[in-house]
Amino acid sequence: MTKAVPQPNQPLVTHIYTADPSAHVFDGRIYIYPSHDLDHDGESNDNGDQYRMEDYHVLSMDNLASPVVDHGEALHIRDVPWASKQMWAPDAAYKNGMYYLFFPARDHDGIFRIGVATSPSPAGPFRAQPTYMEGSFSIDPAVLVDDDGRSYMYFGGLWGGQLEKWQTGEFRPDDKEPAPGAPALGPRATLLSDDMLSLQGAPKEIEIVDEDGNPILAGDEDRRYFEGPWVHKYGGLYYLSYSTGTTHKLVYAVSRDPLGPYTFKGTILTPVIGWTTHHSIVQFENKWYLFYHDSSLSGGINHKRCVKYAVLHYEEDGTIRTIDPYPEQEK
Ligand code: FUB
Repeated sequence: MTKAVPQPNQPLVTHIYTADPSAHVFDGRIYIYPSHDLDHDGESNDNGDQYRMEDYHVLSMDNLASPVVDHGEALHIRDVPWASKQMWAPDAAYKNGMYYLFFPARDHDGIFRIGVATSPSPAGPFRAQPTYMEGSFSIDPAVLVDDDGRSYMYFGGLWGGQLEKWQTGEFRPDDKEPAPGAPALGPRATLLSDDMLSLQGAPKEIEIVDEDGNPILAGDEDRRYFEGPWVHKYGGLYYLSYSTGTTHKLVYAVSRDPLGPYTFKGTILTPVIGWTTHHSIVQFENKWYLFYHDSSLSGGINHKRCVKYAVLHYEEDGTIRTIDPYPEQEK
């Protein structure tokens, strides 16, 4: 168990590499569900083979001024019968006395699927369901438990995350992203069953449009969806935030409906050290926080990342103030 007091814009832990932090407040404490990056010197490529993660650790803090606790291994791939490799960005949810860990991994055919594991404790250990969630595909699940009790799962990522290979509704390994002038692919979303263990119906593509209602195009790499969706509510609106991948930003769009369409608004976080950027947004004791990662702990190695947090500010009109991840450093 490692303990350190977290500082804004600094690694939450340094004894392991961590990424893709999904933060939640459970029982009045902050729990963070990150990926656990492996320390290896193998090959890197656009397919993401360097992200070889095999297990999850849960981190927690009483508050932002208290030490971070690493609760140890919460789930290992050896205990997930349907998964073969690459346990990527997870998320967690609570419902009816049970905690749920949603996670992507490649199945035994090399296709990314999403599975779920359960625990009576937010810190785990989690026990995986024997099969992946039927109808699931791609990566980066994010679950919103709405105020009316309905739960939605958002997911999807391009390139290594295989989202472009599902455009027809079935897996076609040679399918590519849409042409630059065509509408970009959106994340997928669907309701979860009451027991949180299965998808209710076929996932729907979430539309992201500009202020005039026109779809964001695939060639608009500063705004188009790439991976890492997160949905939270503020001022009666749903905020969908995500990574733009190739332009390395975290951006957001808003809607009155959890399933969209979402109208693009702006940038939450400018590029960090390292190729990927991935986040979550959570409210704790009347303040809002962005949890994110970069590769600063390893001196910029893409697959050796560290999770961090920053305070997030809303302007009077509900827009989010853009965060600079390196506020004290000279550019
Ligand atoms: O951590 C592996 C992958 O990198 C995640 O699933 C993506 O969101 C990106 O952060």
